[in-house]
Amino acid sequence: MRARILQLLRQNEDGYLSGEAISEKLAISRTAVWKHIRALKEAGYQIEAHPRCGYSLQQAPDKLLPEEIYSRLNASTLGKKIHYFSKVTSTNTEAKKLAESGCQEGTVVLAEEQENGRGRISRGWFSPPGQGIWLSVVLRPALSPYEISKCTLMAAVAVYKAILRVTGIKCGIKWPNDILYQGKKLVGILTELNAEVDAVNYIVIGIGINVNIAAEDFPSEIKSIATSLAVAAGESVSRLELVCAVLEELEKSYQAVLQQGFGEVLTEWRSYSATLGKEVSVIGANESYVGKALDIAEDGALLVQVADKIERVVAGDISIRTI
Ligand code: BT5
Repeated sequence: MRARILQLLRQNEDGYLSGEAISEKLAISRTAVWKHIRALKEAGYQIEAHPRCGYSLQQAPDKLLPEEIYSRLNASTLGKKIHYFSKVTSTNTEAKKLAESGCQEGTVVLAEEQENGRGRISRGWFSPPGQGIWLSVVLRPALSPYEISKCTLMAAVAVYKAILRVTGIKCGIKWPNDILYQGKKLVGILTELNAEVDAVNYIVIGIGINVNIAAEDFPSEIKSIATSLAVAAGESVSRLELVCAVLEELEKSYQAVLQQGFGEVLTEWRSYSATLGKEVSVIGANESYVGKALDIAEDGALLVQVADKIERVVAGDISIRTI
């Protein structure tokens, strides 16, 4: 209902809209209108109330509020239900709880800030308030658990395209789960799986995008390896537009995967890759080596030429450095 009230106020941006007109258009009582307006003000909207003319929307807050997303989003499943938090431990943790309690596919968790944002294998993810997109999506794909590592590649392709659409910036995807700009990390993706031996119960795809973080605001341990879209673009970027683009692109890629498999995603991934063709060092728990990243296999593994052998690198406890 709040999304519809905002829509009406936006259609009237210069003028005022009376409480009576809103109540008639939405078939709710004047008291209900008043309560929704009060809630919107509490959420940070500047709404002027004039005793005779009614309400006028002056400014929306720079927040990723579900109402704002619902009114802009052009997707049919992803983001139909958004759980929004000002602050949360980790959006992936919240999304897993929702998935366990049976939430519908496409449910999204979004937070302005994460206190304990997570990377892979217990690494941390810096998630300051109001400057990034810290988002998780619950999916329930009818795929084999063995296919799920490719969902990270799918998400990377979707985020690459969303960034290009909204900012015009061409990034590079680093195998398996990073998006880089000029060699620095802009985006990290964390896919978590809950499955039986041969069937997926749910997956949570967590996406962290550094949107408007100033270069000097990154903590010292990642300052030299991290960047943001605002730094790359030289101006701030609309998080709202970007979050909608990410959900729309992810939905398109996901639907294509369900209908036709991962072929198209892998083709796109190859063309946006910042890894293929490069000398890489592969650092694993038991062995490390240097080679040339040749391609990704149909199962998503990275194929690395080491002398006259081709090694298959599967995601997991391995890090890849471009040399
Ligand atoms: C990742 O792990 O890159 C996955 C990050 C996923 C974050 C999202 S945010 C929404 C959702 N909720 C969560 O709790 N997580 C997901 P990994 O490849 O392991 O990289 C982690 C490493 O990246 C850290 O050890 C740092 O070196 C670096 N790092 C941490 N925060 C960063 C940031 N904001 N920007 C760039 N690099 C960062």
